[in-house]
Amino acid sequence: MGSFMGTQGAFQENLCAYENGNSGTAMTSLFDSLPRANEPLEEGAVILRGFATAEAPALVEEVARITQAAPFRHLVTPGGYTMSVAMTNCGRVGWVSDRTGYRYSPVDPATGASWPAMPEKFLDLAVGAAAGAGFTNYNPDACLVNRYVGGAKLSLHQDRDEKDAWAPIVSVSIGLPAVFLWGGRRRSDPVRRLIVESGDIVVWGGPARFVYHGVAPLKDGQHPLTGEARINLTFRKVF
Ligand SMILES: O=C(O)CCC(=O)C(=O)O
Ligand SMILES: [Mn+2]
Repeated sequence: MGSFMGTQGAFQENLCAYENGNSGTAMTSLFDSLPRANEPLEEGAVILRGFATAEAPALVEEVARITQAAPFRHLVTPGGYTMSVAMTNCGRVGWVSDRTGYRYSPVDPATGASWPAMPEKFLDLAVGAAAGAGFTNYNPDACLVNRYVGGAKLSLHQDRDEKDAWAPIVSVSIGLPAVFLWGGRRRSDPVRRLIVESGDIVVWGGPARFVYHGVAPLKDGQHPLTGEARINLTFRKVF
C-alpha cells in the first residue's frame, strides 16, 4: 500500500507539471524512473498503466490502414455541434452521430461500405486488457477510433448506446498525453482529472459501466508515434 500511495503522489505531481505547462526535467526524470503501477479507480474500473506501450507502434500502423478505407471525420451531434475529436471505426458496427441521433451503424455513412474489420492485434489487446481488469470472455464487436489534436476535447458523457450494460469499455491511449475526466454516476458528481499517457488503458465495466467520463482539451505537443495527435481506441461490446 505504501508504495502504491507513493506512486499516486508522483502522479499528482506530474499532473501539476502537465497542467501548469511545466515539463520540468527534474520532475519528468523522477517520474520516468518510477514503476507505473496500475491504478484502481473504483469497483469495476482501473487504469492499466503502460499495458499497450510495446504494441503502440503496431497499433498506429493499423490505424493508418483503417483510415485509408474509413477516413477520420468530425461528426455532428443531434444538437448541431461539430465534434472537435475526429472519429472513425473498425469492427462489425461503428458508432456514428448526425442530426438524427447517435447509433451504431454496420456501414460507414460516408461511403456506404462496411467498416474495416477489427485487426487481430486490436482484439487480442482488448481481450487481454479486459482480463487484466477482471473481465473474462470479453468479445467486443466495435472499436471507435478517436483522434485529438491541440484543443480537441470530449465533454463529460456516459457510453450508453450499447445493449450490453456489463461488459467493459476498453480505452487505449496512444501518442500525446491527455487529462482523462473520471466522474460518477450523475453528471453533477465530482470529477477526477487523471493523466493518461501513451500505452495506458482505462477499463470500466460492471458496476462502473455508466460512470461519466471525458477528455479535457488536449494540450499542444509532439509525440514520436503520432506527431501532433493523441489517438484513442475505444472497444465496446455493442450486442
Ligand atoms: O479518448 C478517450 O480517452 C475517451 C473516449 C471516449 O470516451 C469515447 O470514445 O466514448
Ligand atoms: Mn466514452
